[in-house]
Amino acid sequence: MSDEFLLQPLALHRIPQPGDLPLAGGPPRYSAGEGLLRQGKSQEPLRETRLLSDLPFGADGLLKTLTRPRADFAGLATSQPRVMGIINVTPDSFSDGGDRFDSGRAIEQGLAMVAAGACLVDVGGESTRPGAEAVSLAEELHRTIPVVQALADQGVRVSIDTRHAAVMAAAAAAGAAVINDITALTGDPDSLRVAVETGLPVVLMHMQGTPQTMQRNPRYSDVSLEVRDYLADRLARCQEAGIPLDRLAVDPGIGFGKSLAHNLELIDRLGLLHGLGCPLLLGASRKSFISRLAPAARPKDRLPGSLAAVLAGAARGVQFFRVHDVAETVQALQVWQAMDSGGQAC
Ligand code: 9MG
Repeated sequence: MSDEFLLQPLALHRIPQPGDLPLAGGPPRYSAGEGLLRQGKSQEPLRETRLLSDLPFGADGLLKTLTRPRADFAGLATSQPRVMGIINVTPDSFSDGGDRFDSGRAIEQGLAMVAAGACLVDVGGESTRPGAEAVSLAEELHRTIPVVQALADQGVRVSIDTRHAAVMAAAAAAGAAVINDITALTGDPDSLRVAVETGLPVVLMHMQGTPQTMQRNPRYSDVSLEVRDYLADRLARCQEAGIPLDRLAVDPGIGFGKSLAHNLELIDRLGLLHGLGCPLLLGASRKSFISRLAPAARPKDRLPGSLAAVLAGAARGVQFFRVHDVAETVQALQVWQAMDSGGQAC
């Protein structure tokens, strides 16, 4: 394998400084980077931190990729952070009072999320929580498709959260605008073909293991590099199959086969993923790592920690945030944008 040079953008800030560059088109700017020179993926990379002006000759291509504005994703401009609302169409989220779910309430919640500022609503029918049992395909279709159809009919941009090709196809036919797959189109042998055929943009997420097993002692030798390599490989496979880069986004998969230390390192080093050249999506909302840092046993009590994770992601140039609490996240991002730009965003 030939040498490979990666760059972890550092010294992130909002107010322009001499020699800095916008990260993925901004708002954050970066003025230094940790260069990682790799002579094979199994070897420890050589690491060196430098100002951008001191980067070795040959880093220009990588700087261009890190810096250039991203294409719109699903018709949405990526120049400012945006919010995707979560709708889990499962009996525990939308009980009808028994052990079934109530799709009318899920549709109302989707509309309320859009009114609160979500640009996308992510509809899923299978819980992906650690240890969650899989549901049958028929049940997943029965839960999700009427909700996708009703929201899409009312002009909502819907993303379908599924790892099953049949659900992707049915959701696309019902008007879904994005496929969100926690298996990065590897969970079903037909997913890649169906994704190509639908022509929909796709969010490719990293996961180690499956939701049933993923939190049993996850291990990495270097989590941020391994997640980056996996996503780079999935992007390459998708492009080979016919999905252009401007229809792809990547997601490090917080909590999917990761320890607390892995999650924190991935959030801190999110900038590395901008070297892949497409928008980033971050999903940290109400996840259990928050309760390992501060007492918040019930997911509902994790809003402050979720907002902290969103702001950390925004400072690192993340374009999309998958969240339960849309209004609160939109407000936090609006205040962050105004304060961090020294009033220029107003
Ligand atoms: C379905 N789902 C649950 N958590 C997620 C996350 O962090 N990212 C994405 N893309 N999907 C998720």
